[in-house]
Amino acid sequence: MGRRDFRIVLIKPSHYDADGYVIQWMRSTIPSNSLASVYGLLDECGRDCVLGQGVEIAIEAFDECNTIVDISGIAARIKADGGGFVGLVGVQSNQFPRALDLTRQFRAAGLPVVIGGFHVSGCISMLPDLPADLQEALALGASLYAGESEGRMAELLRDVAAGAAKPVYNYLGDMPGMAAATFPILPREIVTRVAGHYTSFDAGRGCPFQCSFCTIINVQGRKSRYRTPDDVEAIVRANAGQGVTRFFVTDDNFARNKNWEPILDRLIELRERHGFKMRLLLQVDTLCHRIPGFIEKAARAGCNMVFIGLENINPESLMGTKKRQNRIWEYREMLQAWRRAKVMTWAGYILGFPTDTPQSIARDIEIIKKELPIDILEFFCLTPLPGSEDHKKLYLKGVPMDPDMNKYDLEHVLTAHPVMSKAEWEQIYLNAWKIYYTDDHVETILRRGMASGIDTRKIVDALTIFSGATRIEGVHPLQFGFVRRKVRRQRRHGMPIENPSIFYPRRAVELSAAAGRWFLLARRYRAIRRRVLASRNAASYIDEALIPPMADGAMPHFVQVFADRIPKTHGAPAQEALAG
Ligand code: B12
Ligand code: SF4
Repeated sequence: MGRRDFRIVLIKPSHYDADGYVIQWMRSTIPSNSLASVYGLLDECGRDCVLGQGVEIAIEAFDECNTIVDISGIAARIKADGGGFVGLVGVQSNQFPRALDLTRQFRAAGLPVVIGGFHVSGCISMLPDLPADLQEALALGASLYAGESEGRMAELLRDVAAGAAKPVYNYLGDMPGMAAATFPILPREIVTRVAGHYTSFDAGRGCPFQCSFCTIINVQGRKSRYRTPDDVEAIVRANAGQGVTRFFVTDDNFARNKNWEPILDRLIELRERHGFKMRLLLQVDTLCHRIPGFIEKAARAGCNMVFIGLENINPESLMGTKKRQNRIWEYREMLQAWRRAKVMTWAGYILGFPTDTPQSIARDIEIIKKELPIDILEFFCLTPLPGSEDHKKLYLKGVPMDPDMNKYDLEHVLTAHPVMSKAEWEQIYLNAWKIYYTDDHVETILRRGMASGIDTRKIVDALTIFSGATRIEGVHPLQFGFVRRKVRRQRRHGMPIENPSIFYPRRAVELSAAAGRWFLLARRYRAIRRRVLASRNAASYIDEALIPPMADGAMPHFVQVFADRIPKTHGAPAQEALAG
């Protein structure tokens, strides 16, 4: 008997813009680790011949953020092989409506569909019943996959191949160990669709903290599960072997990965002894500078940019969301520690905490600009994400939340606020980008970068994207890519397909207007950089944000502003220090 193929097509769905078109680009900017994880697991199933010696497992993988999905072509290929399925991978809440639309079309073509990712896992982990959208997926005949699939993918494949896929696979109660887990990998031709050829891996999962807006702890748990240095080395070598050396390490909090040190030591060895030129983007918490050697080793291992969950500078807001580990009086010291290691800092900032007003938000952003040496700041609306404690509480109390999951992208206002109207909250979200990314502040950031020896070319590129994404493309920088694509026929279910004579001329105008605005922005920021580089004494630039913490223990001005809201917990500054 000859061999036959079992074709699995993995799609990481994107989501829709306000006009119902899929948000996608010629090149995306951030790789999908969910796609790499599931690809790696299926690739292993193929090598292990889990469907028998006579069946070749063929895998295709698409990230919809950078690739247009050819639905009828995929259906034809799976049918021609006589078996297979479509896997919708890493589907977040905001991507679930798109995932449902894809499911509808693939199911109409008679193909099995399996949907996994944080929306399915978060809802099943936290809610007493299945929300309407998950029920709709089941009604369409899709299978829902909750929990992690390491070590259990073969079972699913055998079920699908036998035509006996279960409606729900639920492994939430059984989180796999990571010590010998199969690792994420994507073929080079998929990685190169991401600008800068970044790929990703998770060196661990789980976070010990308890932030109430976080979904991660309720899906991946609070216990640190981590990969071995050998496996991390194998990931680096496998990617380097195909010319890929830039990594987004997707651990939500790499500083709390209990194996961080042996992992960094191995990466340092690869760089310093074996000449691997890798670059790392890490995500950490605001206390990481307290871990001896962490920042220094991260930098030596190739970390040149770090994402920090700053979230807010008002201690009352931080306490309200159980983000107790964020101690604002340590922020400046922590940011300066990264600067000393010449690592660019990128911080997330949430708008819409209960006591926030448009005025207080604007004031706080100005304080940050003046007193904290952050390079990139990005804004989010406080969002009850399915899977979080916040969402569960509102859901159980029946508090109104916007029912359209497509809007759960942290850019929309979805619930009522005690002080701000919906319009005020929406407006201050848009204004926040303008308040932070002024030309004057861009110049300050570049001056600070020069003084700290951070690569100003990298800073200026990041500043251009973060300053322009929302204002020019109308999307959050985390969803941004280069050259927006819209497919006339791939519009949100229920919205009309536009007439070509209206659609295409409008697209031409949109594209050229966006290109013009990007050109002007990039030119302006590059001119600022040239001015900074040419200025005398650039290397000795100093301002309040760069002044080291005061030796006498007195607190920075902004900490004194919030003195009455700092909880009197262990480690909090003494009242005399707060008094200045
Ligand atoms: C890396 C990352 C990104 C990357 C890449 C996306 C990706 N998924 O790879 C980028 C930067 C693009 C991104 C963006 C956003 N993200 Co994000 N992201 C993450 C992060 C940190 C890691 C994802 C990951 O790799 N996880 C590890 C993989 C292995 O887990 P997994 O996706 O659950 O997959 C496993 C199982 O679910 C299952 N599985 C998954 N799919 C499938 C499919 C099949 C067929 C099968 C059988 C099994 C299966 O098997 C996998 C292996 O075990 C997660 C947090 C986290 N810890 O997961 C947040 C997270 C997924 N992001 C989140 C959000 C909200 C966003 C944003 C909307 C906003 C923001 N602030 O981050 C944007 C917008 C994205 C968009 N385009 O719309 C939320 C989603 C919550 C929710 N309810 O949906 C999370 C959970 C973080 C959080 N804030 O709570 N993100
Ligand atoms: S520190 Fe980050 S990953 Fe950990 S609980 Fe808080 S939001 Fe979640």
